Amino acid sequence: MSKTIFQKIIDREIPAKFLHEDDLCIAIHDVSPKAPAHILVIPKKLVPTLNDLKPEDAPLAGHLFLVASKVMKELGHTDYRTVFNCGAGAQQTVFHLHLHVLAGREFTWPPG
Ligand code: D5M
Repeated sequence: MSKTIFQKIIDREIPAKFLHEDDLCIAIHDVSPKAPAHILVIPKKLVPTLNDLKPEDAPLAGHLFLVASKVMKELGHTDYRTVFNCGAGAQQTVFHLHLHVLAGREFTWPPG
């Protein structure tokens, strides 16, 4: 199976703007931002979609949210939106789990 674009970023084969890295995940700026601040928190473990998370991944899943919160604090944002697109029908395009975190503009509800 060929590597996803996020695996290539994790492996430093292609560049990205890193905000955070630890043993479990990275956080980078999205290359096509949908808000003034748009970051992606990406587990190093290849989990294609939220549907593929296993019970043993619970600490990893929680960690992604803690990193999202830490990075947003560092960027000075208290109000932001978190999104997992799960599956092509929900506009997921990269099949390596990632948490979108968007900030810096007004958001509407329900989302489009
Ligand atoms: O979101 C996939 C997201 O990944 C989308 O917002 C663009 C972003 N993306 C794609 N390639 C890159 C690179 N090379 N760097 C940073 N961000 C990237 P999805 O929910 O799968 O539609």
